[in-house]
Amino acid sequence: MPDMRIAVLIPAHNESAALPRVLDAIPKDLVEEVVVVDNASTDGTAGVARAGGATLLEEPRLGYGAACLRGIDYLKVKRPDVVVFLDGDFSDHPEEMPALVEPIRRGACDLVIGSRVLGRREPGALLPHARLGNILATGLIRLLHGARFTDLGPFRAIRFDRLLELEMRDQGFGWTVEMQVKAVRRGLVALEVPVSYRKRLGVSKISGTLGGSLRAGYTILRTVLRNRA
Ligand SMILES: Nc1nc2c(ncn2[C@@H]2O[C@H](COP(=O)(O)OP(=O)(O)O)[C@@H](O)[C@H]2O)c(=O)[nH]1
Ligand SMILES: [Mg+2]
Repeated sequence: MPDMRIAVLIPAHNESAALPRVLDAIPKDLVEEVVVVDNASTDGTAGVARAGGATLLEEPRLGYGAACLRGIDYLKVKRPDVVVFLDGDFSDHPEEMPALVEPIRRGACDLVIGSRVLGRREPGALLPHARLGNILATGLIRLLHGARFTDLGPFRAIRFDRLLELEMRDQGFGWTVEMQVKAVRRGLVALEVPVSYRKRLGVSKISGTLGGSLRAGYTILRTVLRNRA
């Protein structure tokens, strides 16, 4: 796919501090449209998204997956070739996007996971319990589904037609792992490329809190088990 049309999808909940930096760092020549799905933010995230040139969608249902599903619905009209998912907290390095989409461009795969485990991590960016959770989850995926991943990271690229085939459902933080497990079950070819990771700007909603981590851990486990066979 030499001339692929790429859309970027950013779920955001109160990310007005980080979002301008994220939008700035996206390689403009690579991307046709940047879509920010604002989830009931109260800090002006919507205005920041618009000012940064992104298409702004509003999703009143809270949840990472709910926001992603809303964005996918919107993109069904636009029909991009590839969707890149990216967090709004400036933890990822959007300028690494060319390397992320390259395996899809050369026709080597349908899904590319940006692995923070294989990449360069700022100390303290990936918290120890998140790292442990990833080891357990990817170990379980290998055991139950026979696929080797090192990470469930948010920075990822997937062919849009394949993404629609996955019939994604999770409205919360099971979203990323649901994509990986379903991709394996349905015969998509998935690869990982190393991506860098730094400490977020602003306040963590998931791994930075005990409640968020426990809920995410439970959802991830349930998703890995539920999508067996
Ligand atoms: N749309 C949406 N995004 C969310 C929600 N909670 C967190 N996010 C976004 O999901 C991404 C990851 O959340 P974050 O707090 O960074 O989690 P952490 O990386 O585990 O600390 C960020 O871009 C958040 O803005 C939510 O309820 N809805
Ligand atoms: Mg984060």
